Amino acid sequence: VSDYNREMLALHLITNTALCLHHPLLDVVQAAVNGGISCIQLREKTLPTREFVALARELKKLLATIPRQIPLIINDRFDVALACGADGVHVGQEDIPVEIIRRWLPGAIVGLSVSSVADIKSVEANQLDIDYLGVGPVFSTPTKLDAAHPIGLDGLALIRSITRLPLVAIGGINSQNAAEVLAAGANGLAVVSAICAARDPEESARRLSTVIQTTVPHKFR
Ligand code: TZP
Ligand code: MG
Repeated sequence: VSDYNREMLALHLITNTALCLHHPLLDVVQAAVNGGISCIQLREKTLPTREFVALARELKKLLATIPRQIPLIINDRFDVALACGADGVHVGQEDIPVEIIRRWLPGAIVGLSVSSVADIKSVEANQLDIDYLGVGPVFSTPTKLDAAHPIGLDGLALIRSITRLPLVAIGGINSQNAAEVLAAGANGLAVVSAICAARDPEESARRLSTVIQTTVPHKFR
């Protein structure tokens, strides 16, 4: 497990350039930081590698100007994470194995996506050296077209009952439903459209952050 603390996993902004409807990505990130996000995951499925690296470096530079520490996590692309000195890598079931990430980035945050109890069992997630599980989609979402079937709050609670790993919930989460997602057992929330597509991303981040701060955290069993 990495040197980063759990509070840093509370509110992830997951980027999606195409969904930044009202502002350029870097402005969205700055606004979201001002609004209280704790972590950024750069998730760009179609950017050419060279642009991906350039964007990751720009983000790293922006985050270095912020007084509190906001980790930059790269989705999928371990090579991009190495190239930009990222704080972490988030991978899915089909991506590079976490043991390999750990070997090259021993202190990094490592997150793994799961969308069912079966996923957790099949990868023996409880035995893996990871910092959190990304769990979802909790609700149906147009943002990820190839997403698995939504697990709902019940599915999240079921996953909560079989692992002590921190759970970061994703999929259709916004400030309206955030409290019930936390109540079902999430330790953190990850959002794309709720912040990226917002007219006022700072306000949107602030509302989510307020819900997190005012909700009693789930007790590990
Ligand atoms: N993985 C599961 S759902 C999802 C990802 C990347 C997209 C979440 O996007 P949104 O807009 O917050 O529903
Ligand atoms: Mg992936």
